[in-house]
Amino acid sequence: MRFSTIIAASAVAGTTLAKDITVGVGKNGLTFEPAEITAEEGDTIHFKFWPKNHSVAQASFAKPCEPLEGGFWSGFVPTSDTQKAADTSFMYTVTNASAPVWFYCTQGQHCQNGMVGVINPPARGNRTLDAFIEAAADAEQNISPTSTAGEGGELMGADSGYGSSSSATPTPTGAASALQINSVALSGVVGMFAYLLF
Ligand SMILES: *[C@@H]1O[C@H](CO)[C@@H](O)[C@H](O)[C@H]1NC(C)=O
Ligand SMILES: *[C@@H]1O[C@H](CO)[C@@H](O)[C@H](O)[C@H]1NC(C)=O
Ligand SMILES: *[C@@H]1O[C@H](CO)[C@@H](O)[C@H](O)[C@H]1NC(C)=O
Ligand SMILES: [Cu+2]
Repeated sequence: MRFSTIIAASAVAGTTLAKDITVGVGKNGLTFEPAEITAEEGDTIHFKFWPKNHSVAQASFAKPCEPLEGGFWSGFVPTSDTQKAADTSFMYTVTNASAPVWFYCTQGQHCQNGMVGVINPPARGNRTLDAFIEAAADAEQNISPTSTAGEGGELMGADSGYGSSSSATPTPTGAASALQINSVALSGVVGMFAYLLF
């Protein structure tokens, strides 16, 4: 029972430590920055869109500019403001850090022009980001998913506190943050208690 208490405390602490990694979409030309991301399970990859009209969709390594069935899809996020990212952003949560997640922008010829990226590429072998970029350059078409925008992730609006510097309205995201803070407090208390038991 003590042991399970510690495990529960660690699990809560682990959740709290998840990182939110920002990826600039089209911030400097036809790029994802960074294009190669290392993330752990539970980390969130937060795509923030810059002018003029980009998207992000999940692909397979074998087919760089085609949607992966069941993969994530942000939809197009047009914006004209060069001073800040669009109010709408897209967040993907890493569920398996051992599985590489390849992605691309479905706009025009952006994928063929190298607007692609990967989360957790294989540590060994030839499935590298460079190889993916090369394969993308040879793709005949750049295909957008037919699934609903936001599929496989979360589209966040201006009120969420993400993608905008000027929002303040409390939202479910705010509630989630409060919950996380409570979790920190809880894990501290539970952790201390478990420690005292030994
Ligand atoms: C953004 O690009 C998509 C796909 O090319 C297009 O359907 C949509 O109309 C564009 N939106 C704007 C505001 O340009
Ligand atoms: C995670 O991904 C790896 C590599 O694709 C796969 O072998 C493994 O089964 C996956 N684990 C889960 C829990 O889906
Ligand atoms: C990548 O490696 C596999 C074997 O692991 C091989 O079959 C394939 O031809 C290689 N591809 C390239 C482009 O080198
Ligand atoms: Cu693009």
